[in-house]
Amino acid sequence: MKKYLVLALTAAIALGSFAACGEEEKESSSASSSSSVSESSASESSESESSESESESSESEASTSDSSEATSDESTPTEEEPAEEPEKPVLVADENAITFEDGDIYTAYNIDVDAEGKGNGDSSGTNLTVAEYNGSKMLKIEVLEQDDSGNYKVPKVGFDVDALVGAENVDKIKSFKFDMFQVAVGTFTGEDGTEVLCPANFIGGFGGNSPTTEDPSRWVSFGEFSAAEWTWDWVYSEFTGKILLDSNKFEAGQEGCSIVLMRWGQPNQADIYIDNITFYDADGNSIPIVYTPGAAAE
Ligand SMILES: [Ca+2]
Repeated sequence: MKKYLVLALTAAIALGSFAACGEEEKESSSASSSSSVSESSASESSESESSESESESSESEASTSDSSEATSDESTPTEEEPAEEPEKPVLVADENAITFEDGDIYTAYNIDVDAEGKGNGDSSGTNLTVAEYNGSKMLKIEVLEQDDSGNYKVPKVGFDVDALVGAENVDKIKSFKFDMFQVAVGTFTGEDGTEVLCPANFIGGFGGNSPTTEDPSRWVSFGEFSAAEWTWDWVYSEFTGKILLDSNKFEAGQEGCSIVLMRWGQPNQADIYIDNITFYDADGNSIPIVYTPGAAAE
């Protein structure tokens, strides 16, 4: 699993470094980065299914919406300041969504970290807490580590899926959805020395493992998200990831099933807030959460 992950990340980080921050060419660089990420992800997730994986990535990516994208049309991209802060969206939670309102982190954990919680290689340890943002409690992911160049390393946050929905129900999962805010905390210093609060260059993805005996390293690609368009120090995305190939579905009774959120490295500090994680079956019905708050797996 790690081998595939590292390959995908290396490619994506290299591409992500070309993404512009608040400049005119950001749209084109974003588009090229996104499509390139999809291709690299598809080619590495499963060679024998590369054509289908590619369409999977494309479909997942297409379903990622970005609130600041709409507002950016209203302002001239070359303006120094956004005209007005856009309204943050009002989030609606499904009855079976993980809302984090009880303060529990719902099995969230750092992967690819050592015993002290420090990231291996390009991975960063994170501080995982429940915090209020935009009037709602959410899982707050604070990236703690920088590389030698000062760039913030890659957070990799997993969720224990069979603990959330019950091992006997993991095969019902066809898709999942969550709300995400990415919020700039530290400033990014541009090449001209200008310091800006920049939540952008946010390119990441959601994957998962399917620990079958047939192929325990199988990596399920749920798709990538990209938020290089921005007008303020925050950006909102609704992410929907789908398992398009039946062979990639979790199998009933399996334990150790996970979904993993990653965000590629970026130059400034920025927190990730996620909320309303909801799992859906093939008919689009939400799957109940059976996890007991307070029983966090660590
Ligand atoms: Ca909430």
